[in-house]
Parts: sequence; C-alpha cells; structure tokens
Amino acid sequence: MLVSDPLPQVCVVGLGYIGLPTAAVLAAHGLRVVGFDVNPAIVATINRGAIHITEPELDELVQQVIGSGMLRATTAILAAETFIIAVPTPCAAPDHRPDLSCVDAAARTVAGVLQPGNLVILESTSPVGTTEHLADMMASLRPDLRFPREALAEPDVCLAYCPERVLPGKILRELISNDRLIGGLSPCCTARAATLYRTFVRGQVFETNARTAEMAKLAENAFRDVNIAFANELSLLCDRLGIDVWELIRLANRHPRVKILQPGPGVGGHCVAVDPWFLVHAAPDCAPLIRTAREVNDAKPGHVVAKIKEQAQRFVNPQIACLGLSFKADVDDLRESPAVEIVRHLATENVGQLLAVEPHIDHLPPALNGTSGIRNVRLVALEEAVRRADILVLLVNHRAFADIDRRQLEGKAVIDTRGVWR
Ligand code: SAJ
Repeated sequence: MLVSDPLPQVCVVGLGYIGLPTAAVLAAHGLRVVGFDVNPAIVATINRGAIHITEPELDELVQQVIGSGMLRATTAILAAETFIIAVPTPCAAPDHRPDLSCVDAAARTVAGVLQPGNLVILESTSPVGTTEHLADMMASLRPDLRFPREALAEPDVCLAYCPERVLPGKILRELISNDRLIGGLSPCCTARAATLYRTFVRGQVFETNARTAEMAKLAENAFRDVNIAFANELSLLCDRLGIDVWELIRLANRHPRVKILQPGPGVGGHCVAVDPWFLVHAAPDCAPLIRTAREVNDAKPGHVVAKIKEQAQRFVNPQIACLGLSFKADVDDLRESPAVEIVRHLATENVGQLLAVEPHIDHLPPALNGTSGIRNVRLVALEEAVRRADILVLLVNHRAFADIDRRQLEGKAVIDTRGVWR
C-alpha cells in the first residue's frame, strides 16, 4: 500500500466462507475493503481475482472488485475504520468445548492497529459473552484506548456482535436479503454497526445487545438441529415399523401446523453440527433437549453403516458406490460431513471395495486416503461407480445424482439416505 492510499473503510479478518463473500459484497457497495488472512496462498489467489472456495457467483464478484481496486487481500494487518472478524470457531474434542483460539488470535492482531474511532465487529459464531471477552482482551492489550465497558457513553473503540446467517450455496443472495441482528456492547456501538450493515443489507436490521445477538445465532442453529433430529428419529422408527419415512413426512406435512424436515445420513457442516454444543457447554443442566438432538444426529451415520453392512453380507467383496462426500447438496465443503464419516467407517472395517463419487472435488480428503492409512477407497466418476456397484448408497442429494436413469439402479442393492430415488 502506498503511504498516500486512504485508510480502508473495512478490514475483514478471515477470508473464508463468510469473510470473503462479505468483503466482496462490501466492496461492491462502494466501500474500500482490505481482506486479511494468515494464509498466503488464499491471499495470493484472491489478489489474482480468483477464489479458493466454491460458492455460486462469488468468482465473478471477486474478480470484479479486485479489478476495480475496491478489494485487496493481505497477510499484513493494516489500520482501518472498521474491522469485521469472521474466523472459524470449531468445538474441540472430546467434550465439544468451544475453541476460540482463532477469534482470540484475530482480536490480538486487530488490537495492534486499533485507533480511536474504530469499530470492531465479531461475526464468527461464538459462545455467549465472547464479545465482552474480546473487549476485555483488547483493553488489556491497548491500555491507551477506552473500550465499551461499564456503560461508558463514548468509548474510543466500539464493539458489536453481528452474526452471519447465510446458507452455503446461497451466500451472496442471503448476505443482502436476510434480516440482520446487531448487538453492540453499548447503544452507540449497536448504532454504528447497524449503519454499516444498512449500506448493503436489504432485509431488516434489528438492534439488540451483544449477548442476545450471540445467543440468537446459537438458538437458530440449535433449532434446526433439534428439528432435523426429529426427522432422523422418525426415519429410525419408520425403518423398524416398515413405513416409508418420506411418504410419512410428506403426508404429515399436509397438516397446516406441521413442517417436519428431511431425514438424512446425519448432520454435517461447521455450523448446525457444532453450534448447539456451545449452548450445552454453557449450561449443561439447562440443555438436555439440545444435547439429545446432537446425539441423535451424531448417531445417524452409524445406522447407515449398519444398513450397508447388512447388505454387504449378501456379496463376496462387494463394490460399494458411495454417492456424495460433502456435508450437503451442491457444495464442495467436506467439513464434519456424515458422508465422509460413513465411507471412512466402511473403509476402516474393510467392508468391500469403496467407490466414492463427489463431483465437487478432484482428490480424496486426507480422512479417506493413504495419509490416514486408508487404501480401499477410490474417487471415481458417477458413471463408473453406478456401472460397477453391487451396492449403491446415496449419501448427498447433489443435483447430478437425482437425474440418474432409474433403469441403471435395477439389480443393485440401493440405500438412499436422502429419499431422492423413491
Ligand atoms: N439437513 C438434513 N435435513 C434437513 C436439512 C438439513 O439432514 O431437512 C442436514 C444437511 O444435509 C447438512 C446439515 O443438516 O448436513 C446442515 O445443513 P443446513 O442446510 O441445515 O445448514 P448449513 O449448515 O448449511 O447452514 C446453517 C443455516 N442455519 C439455519 O438454517 C438455522 C444458515 O442459515 C447459517 O448461516 C449457517 O448454518 C451458519 O453459518 O451458522
């Protein structure tokens, strides 16, 4: 950056599934944006106008805002007017404790360049109290600045929590159209953050406090998890009672106040499968339902494995085609994917020859290749897998799989965990 360059209006910290689209959308709305990431390969890719993730229309937008100079990426943190922190907050094994190390590292990095008048926004899904924790941390790193604690009317630095709520696959659309919750550590923090989001959000912007906004994000994903657990539990009951769960749900949903979600091979991704644990961890005695839902959904891959093994007994060294590895339809994201867990389980137990099909990737993830000692999984094209398979397992409802000519399934054992081929 040249000394004469104006201060970026926004610095987005973390250029992943949320940070990069957010940075690009802000830049497309006329703000000077710099994106910071610790990964030099990601930064180089973005500065070439390319992207490192799969998300519809994101490549064109990034190319456009990099080309216009409104967005650039860096591995060196720069001063800016506003910082948006969008880094991962996984939960750590074995007790699902929230892992805030990336948020803490981001806050330390930002603290080093803070100036009076700055606004810091946390978007990462976080346990209740994290925004207050960041204010405490930054205050101890920057005793020269006043942070918004103890009802300070005009702090030097404002802090707010503004959860992202976008659905992978529809991120660019939902970033703009979804309602947003803005929870500042004080009313003036809330107002400042709300003004920023109103520059690009066409949904409503609701103002609240940081703790409520943090909890709302966790409640939304726990709500979805509990509802999917209900559908998954119904699928087990239906299997036992000889009923087609997909027909059952279709018919039950004809009731005006019933809207049952879809069962599947389990719940994956870095959000719905993780965030409810933040609530359980905060107060285990208050959250038995949320915990049980997590356990029901986490047990689902095991039920699918048991079904496949039952079918496999009919063959000598069967060829098993596993269609889909991502955590849900039409995305390339394999994080916390129940499909990967199922294939890995089959591979570890040497249940036949495994033919994995995943149109969104070029090579198998470490969990399924020689890196983890697994040698009986091959990534193959859909046609080859379908042709060779004795057992066909549909794990992800990718569009490409729905269109398979049903005659190709004839004579094969079929396990359709998503109800696509009914
Ligand atoms: N799933 C089912 N049955 C269903 C719906 C989903 O088995 O009826 C499974 C999916 O296959 C997947 C998992 O649940 O494995 C999660 O998928 P999802 O589409 O429900 O959610 P995510 O993880 O892609 O995005 C969620 C969204 N949260 C809610 O819908 C409440 C999104 O709005 C959030 O922004 C995102 O989490 C996040 O980042 O927190």
